[in-house]
Amino acid sequence: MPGFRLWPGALDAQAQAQLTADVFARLEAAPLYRPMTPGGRPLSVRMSNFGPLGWVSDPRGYRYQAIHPETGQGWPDIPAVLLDLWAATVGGPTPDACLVNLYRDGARMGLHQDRDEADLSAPVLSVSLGDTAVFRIGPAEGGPTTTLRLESGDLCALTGPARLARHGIDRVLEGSSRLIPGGGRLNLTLRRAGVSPD
Ligand code: MD3
Ligand code: FE
Repeated sequence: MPGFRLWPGALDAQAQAQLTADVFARLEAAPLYRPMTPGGRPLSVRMSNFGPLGWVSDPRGYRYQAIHPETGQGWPDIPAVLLDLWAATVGGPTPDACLVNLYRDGARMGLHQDRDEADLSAPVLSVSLGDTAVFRIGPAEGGPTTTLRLESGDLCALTGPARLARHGIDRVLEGSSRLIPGGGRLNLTLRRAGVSPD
């Protein structure tokens, strides 16, 4: 798929452990929660956000907002190591949103497109930590999809033609990693959600 770039093992074991500890420390101020779909059902994935803007879903729809829906507080800052990874890979305007997804207890994410961002030409960068995921991706227009495994420490970027690809997480291979306290998989996605400067 053009525009899809994967860096397997971009983070070594120590970098993964450090980032995981940093993420859980920041989540103290912005607890993981289960967003409601616009249809009124809770997502199976637990979420939070870092940065000026966070992705939320509720019966009013999907959007980015500056405030945690349950605490009413602003989101914690994006860890510097993630901003460095962005600069070293996709570059361009600095990300203003980092969605934190925790997959545990059979959580999955159905096929979807990411189109809630102001500039749909801005790239997305994803970091996987913990249990291995079976990731599915296919063309924006629909048609055949392919699956690949995203393992702990893998980095992937979605740019250009891949930016509007349909994608999802079919399943997570429970117990494939011991990185995450309590088990499961963490995915961190960096995005430019608001209007880019310049
Ligand atoms: C392909 N997250 O948060 S990350 C999401 O593993 C999301 O939690 C998945 O899809 C996860 O929206 C997949 C890899 C990813 C992220 C964004 C994309 C793939 C993408 C945007 C466009 C195309
Ligand atoms: Fe997505």
